[in-house]
Amino acid sequence: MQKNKLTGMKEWKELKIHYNEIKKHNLRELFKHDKERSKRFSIYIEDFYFDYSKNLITSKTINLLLKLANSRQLKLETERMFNGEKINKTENRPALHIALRNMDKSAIFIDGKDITPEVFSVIEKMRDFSIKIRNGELKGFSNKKIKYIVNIGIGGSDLGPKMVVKALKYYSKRGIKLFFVSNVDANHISETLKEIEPEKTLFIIASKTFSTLETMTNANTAKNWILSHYKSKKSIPFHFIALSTNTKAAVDFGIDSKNIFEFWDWVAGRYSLTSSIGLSIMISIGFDNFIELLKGFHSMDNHFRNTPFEKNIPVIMALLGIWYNNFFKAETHAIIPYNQYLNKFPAFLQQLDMESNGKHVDKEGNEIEYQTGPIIWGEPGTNGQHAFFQLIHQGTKLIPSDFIGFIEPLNNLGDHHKKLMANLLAQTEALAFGKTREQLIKEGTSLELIPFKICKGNKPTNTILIKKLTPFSLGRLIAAYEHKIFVQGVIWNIFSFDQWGVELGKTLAKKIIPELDNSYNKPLKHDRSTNNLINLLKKGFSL
Ligand code: G6Q
Repeated sequence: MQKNKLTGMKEWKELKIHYNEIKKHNLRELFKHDKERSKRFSIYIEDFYFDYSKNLITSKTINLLLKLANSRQLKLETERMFNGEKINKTENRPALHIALRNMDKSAIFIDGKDITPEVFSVIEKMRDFSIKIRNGELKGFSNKKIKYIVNIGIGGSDLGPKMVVKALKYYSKRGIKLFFVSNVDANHISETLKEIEPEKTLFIIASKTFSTLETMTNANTAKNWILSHYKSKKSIPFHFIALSTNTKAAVDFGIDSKNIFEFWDWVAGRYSLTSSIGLSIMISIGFDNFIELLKGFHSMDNHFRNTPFEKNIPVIMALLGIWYNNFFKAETHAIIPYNQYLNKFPAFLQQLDMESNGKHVDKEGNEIEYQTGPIIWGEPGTNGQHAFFQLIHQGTKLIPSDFIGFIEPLNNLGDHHKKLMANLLAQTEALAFGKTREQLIKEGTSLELIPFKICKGNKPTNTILIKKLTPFSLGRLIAAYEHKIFVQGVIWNIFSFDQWGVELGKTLAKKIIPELDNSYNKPLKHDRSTNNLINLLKKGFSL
């Protein structure tokens, strides 16, 4: 569909004018003059509270942003996604991750075929398999119980399951140890192999295509490790299973076709943790908890699909992101979970967001003249406070941030939780309201130190406060970010579900790999720098 050029739209121009008005305000005064602000700018859905009042906005800002969303036909575009239309046009596919957690089991059609029964039959298969591992029924080639699970995958076949397994460790079955190997750097798999025993290990080869260089290299190394232990090819099906859309390649590898857990090309890798790619999660937390995770996703899917935009968490998150990205020209967005279990959450979102919205042409293939996806980064609080927070408080860059916290602790130990949450609140308060010259004088700060100690405040934050970290609440949180990214893609008029830059990366190294062999003696045809570096790698510093 031909979209109006974003920057030429009336709604966009109004926002630009409004930005010049907002610049004159600060949060101290906005809060002072509006007692209802925190109520007005917050959304509450059972056990999930989204407070966006500490943003550089007024009601007018939100109204203008909502007008923009409407003019970009967000409702229609959302329905197109949920209805399985081929919105991932450059790959000619739907983007139907919502079908993976379609818990009311309604029919969803692709080319006239209802995909829901298939989705649930894979979940059932995962259930049977994970139960067998968890109760020790599944044995290796020498009849020993499986104790170590190694997920070999990268990108979308690694970051999602790894993040969730870590996030939900509290709910995990102890006694089964899970490892994630992704990097083609031998250090990764070597160190993992030192921790495990071949006869008690199951390798999960997680790869949608079953052809990714890193994953296949690691899978073959693992296979050789098993073979060198047993000296029999018959051992392979006992110690390897696959999560893949490429059944043939998995069978050729030596995996029993019964142990291939299917998923589909209509799931982009980074949105695949609720597919069979999440098998390691199910093994770790069990079937019932996995279903809770899916229910959490589903509840946010419903919220997103059915709630008016002004009360819609992903929509408001997305619009605020656009406000800073495109009008304040903020380049990055920080994600700060105040929960150590969520320490991989920022890295997961980094891929989800940056791979989806890191695009420079619109849906018609035209170069775009506005900024698209932000740089996502972050670390858990309170660690980040002792590291990069200085720049957020007093640096020259505007960094909108999401603070994520939980009301109830999982490990209720002494006053840890109170201190953790006090820090979250203190930081968002300080970022918003800063420390003024007057306050410093009152505190008796010496005059020469005052300029250095002033914190201007006016740094925007969202606070997401959730009752407790559970499989359900985690699912809901992840889905909120998935849909935030979708909304932004719609407004920027870009394709959020392809990743041609990643595909390019997958082929680049292939040309150089043979050139690094000592036997390669054809002339090198790269630039001089690359040629020289290749020679250094081959011959060391003796050149
Ligand atoms: C995700 C990307 C990418 C992909 C990996 C692994 O959306 O497409 O991160 O997940 O490159 O691909 P395979 O699963 O095919 O090995």
